[in-house]
Amino acid sequence: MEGALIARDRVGVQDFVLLDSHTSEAAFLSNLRKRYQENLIYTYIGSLLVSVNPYKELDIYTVTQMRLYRGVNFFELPPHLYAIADNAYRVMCNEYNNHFILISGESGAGKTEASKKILQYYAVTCPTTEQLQIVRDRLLLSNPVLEAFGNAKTLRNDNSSRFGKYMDIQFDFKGAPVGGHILSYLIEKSRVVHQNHGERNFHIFYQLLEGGDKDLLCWLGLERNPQKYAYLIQGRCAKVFSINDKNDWKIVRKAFSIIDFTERDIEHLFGIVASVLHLGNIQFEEDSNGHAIIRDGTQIKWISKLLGVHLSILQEALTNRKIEARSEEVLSPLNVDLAFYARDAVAKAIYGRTFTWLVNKINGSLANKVGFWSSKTVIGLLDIYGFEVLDTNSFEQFCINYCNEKLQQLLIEMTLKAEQEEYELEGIEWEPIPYFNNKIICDLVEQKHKGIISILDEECLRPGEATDLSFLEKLEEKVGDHAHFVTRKLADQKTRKSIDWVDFRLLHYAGEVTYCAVAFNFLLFLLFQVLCNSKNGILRDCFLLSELDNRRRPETVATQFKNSLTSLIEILMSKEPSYIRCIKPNDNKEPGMFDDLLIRHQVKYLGLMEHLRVRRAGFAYRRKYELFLQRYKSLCPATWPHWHGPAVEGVERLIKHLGYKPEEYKLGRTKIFIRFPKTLFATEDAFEIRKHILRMFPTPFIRCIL
Ligand code: AD9
Ligand code: MG
Repeated sequence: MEGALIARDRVGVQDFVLLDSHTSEAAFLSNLRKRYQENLIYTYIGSLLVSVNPYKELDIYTVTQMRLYRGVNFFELPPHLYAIADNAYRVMCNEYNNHFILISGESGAGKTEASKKILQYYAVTCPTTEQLQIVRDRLLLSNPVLEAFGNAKTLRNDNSSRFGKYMDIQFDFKGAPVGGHILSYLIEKSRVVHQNHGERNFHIFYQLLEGGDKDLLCWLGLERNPQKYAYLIQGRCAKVFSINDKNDWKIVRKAFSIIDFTERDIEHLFGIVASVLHLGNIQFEEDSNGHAIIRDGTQIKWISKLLGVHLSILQEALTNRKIEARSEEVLSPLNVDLAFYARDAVAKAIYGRTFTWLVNKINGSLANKVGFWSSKTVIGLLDIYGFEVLDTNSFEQFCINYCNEKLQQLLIEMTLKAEQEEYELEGIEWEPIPYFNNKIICDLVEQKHKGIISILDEECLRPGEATDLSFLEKLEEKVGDHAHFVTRKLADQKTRKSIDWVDFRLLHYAGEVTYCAVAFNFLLFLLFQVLCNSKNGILRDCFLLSELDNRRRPETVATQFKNSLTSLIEILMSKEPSYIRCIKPNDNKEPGMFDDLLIRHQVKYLGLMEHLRVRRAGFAYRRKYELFLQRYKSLCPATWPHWHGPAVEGVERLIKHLGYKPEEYKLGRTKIFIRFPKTLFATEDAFEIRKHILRMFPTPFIRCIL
């Protein structure tokens, strides 16, 4: 039925390539709007899927729907995530190659939902055995655990991913999922200690308080009321209408047992979660010497118990730092500001490293236990935090947006490259389409010695001398002339009384962002030592004394992130891509509301128009000669019922008979390329009409004259 359903589409077109001759933005938006209003949230641009968040439950994700898409050719059914998932799966099975599905779009556009639905699709439709059932369950249940610890309510999304995630699903020879592996990227640790108005801390804190049983809370020294915890109330929205923390807690607890967490792991894990809450409630006051002292010993006692650290040592570490004086190490008391800073730094560090521990633990449980040899191929799902512009953009937004730049670049290169390569391979002439290459912005951020990250590294690694202002001056000096970089006049900075924040602006592919507070948190040496000696098994795994022995220049967080992105891009480049571009229809999370301005902006920066132009300037459809002939041979007496020569000659006879004009097609080495969709549809219609008549007059006589 290839093409038939597309031709019958009554609400706009299912593939933007089929839009009437002009490829204007207005026509594009009009098609998207028309379909969205009919709950048709998916539309193709060739093989790329555009998805608009419906903000309501649609009945298109049932098991029946999944089965419908199973094993069916890409364009035979209306556009769907399942078609993308199934296509990647089938090609992987047939050609034994690795794939990835890149899901991109801004915060709240629907990336995480899409990635979960694809995982469910594989869980339901792939062959499985009793032995593999557990792998399937673990793959599915890794999500609620990671979301509990890594997602939070933001102004843009009630379930916003605050970490990047790349998940490989491993398949065996028979196409059954046999294991998985997750790579996580930079969790937004600052959220642990600070949330903007209208935002929450990570879900797990609220889930624990709301859902944890009385005995557990009592053991952790916690009260059920989130209002009691300083780290949970800064956003002033501990309760969120769309979130059922109690229920989510149950799911997470169940997931722990399936993923193979021991009771001891769980005890240690919640010991850490509770300690973070206790840390947040520690208050400092000044003694007569201006040194910080802890106001009330209650919280610190709980922390000492839960983390298995010595009370007086912890107390000392929170209020002092170690300095070297005349080659001797001495304790120097902290003032109140620094003590608060140290407290927050511990909370962030233990939460961040616990998250990494959690991912490793899940990976251990997802590891293919069926046998190394049985795992053949993988499909990777990439769900990274979306591009975001907040009122105050910190170092973390800088990393998130840099990551989105990298993925945009990958997409541009891979789509254009793939298209170009195919034409080249098939010997077809092709004029490249101009497009905005955001490599210039990626370079600005990451170039060795000259890029922002290098400058940041230089400044961070000379502590004492470097200030936010000196960093800004360096930026001015080295990248001040760059077309995508703007700073506030240094003079403005100098007039400020206290220069804690540095402002600079980057012109990203998706919009302008002003960054402040490019601050780094170095955990104080003493506190690090305390954590290394903790009796809590997780902390002991996460904080290694050997790190303190490291005399090498430590890698900064920015460089670590840059390196992890470079390896991610390498992983992706080695695989066959599929793309899903998610669009956020409005800023109110409202169903049915299509905000033209907001959507036009996304269409623009996602490069969808360029993508469409490339698809149209090239050839809308291409088919292997054999497949084309097989499908349409009945439309030409010379090829019906059998064609005995080479397929390419059969196709030539067929299209001559159908009256194809020379400008409508090109013959490549192995495929026919059809420029205009209407050409294919005319052929498809003829095919359908013939089939219909045959059904109405099934006699041999009629067959004969047809
Ligand atoms: V972020 O970059 O992690 O902040 P995402 O991941 O792009 O963002 P997410 O998938 O979390 O967004 O979607 C946001 C919300 O939109 C979800 O919580 C759902 O309430 C809603 N959503 C998204 N996709 C669908 C869908 N296909 N059907 C129904 C959806 N609701
Ligand atoms: Mg997400």
